[in-house]
Amino acid sequence: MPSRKKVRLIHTSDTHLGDLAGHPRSAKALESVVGSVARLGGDVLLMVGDVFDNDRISDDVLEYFLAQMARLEVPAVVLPGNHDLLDANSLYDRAPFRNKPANLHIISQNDGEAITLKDLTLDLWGRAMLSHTPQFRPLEGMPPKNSGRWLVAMAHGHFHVEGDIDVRSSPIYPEEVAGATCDYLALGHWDRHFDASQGDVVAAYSGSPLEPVGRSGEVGVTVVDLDPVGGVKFQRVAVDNIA
Ligand SMILES: [Mn+2]
Repeated sequence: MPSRKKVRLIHTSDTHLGDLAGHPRSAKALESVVGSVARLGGDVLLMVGDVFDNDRISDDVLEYFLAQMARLEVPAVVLPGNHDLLDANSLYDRAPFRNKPANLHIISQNDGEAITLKDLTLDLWGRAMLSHTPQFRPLEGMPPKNSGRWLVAMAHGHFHVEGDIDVRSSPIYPEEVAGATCDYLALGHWDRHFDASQGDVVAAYSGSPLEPVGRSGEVGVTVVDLDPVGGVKFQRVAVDNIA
């Protein structure tokens, strides 16, 4: 059986590119994140939804994003979220994405899709969001792990902490996390970094690069180490802010 390699993920989400009023520093924050990947020794960049703020943004914003992805020397994987849905009007179907750089992968199956990065012994699975409703379950249909490869799941939705009985769209429940087949669950939708680990399953919201807007000027990412010997660990790390 082939053995799994040591892999370092750089996990981010919720950049909301194109929202000049609400997230005026999001573009510079993304540039800071992209610039940090090599310095942090990242093997892959994960962007877990709401990369873009809405589907009315101009092509310039898409071109800007694609130019940033082209700077990376490693693969980048995007999971569409509720602000950048994978629906009939999806911005991911617009012209600029037809010439996307080869290192950029977009999860584009609403029922779930796995992207295999063979060199990294890594499978990345997620469900591209079609509509943000209580019926959409981001973890539904997660496949079993493949032997000799890590399984990292990406999910954009609301984690119900113990006692949270509100009806929310795209819910993720603690017992689903505890029963998940993945080695790491990369979450998006919350601006703040949060440890959602349950039982033996390691799970975290990366938080947006700037965390909740206005809280601090610091840009950060969540660095995740998949280590066949040391196990799975993550930490939020501040990166150089170029803004
Ligand atoms: Mn969201």
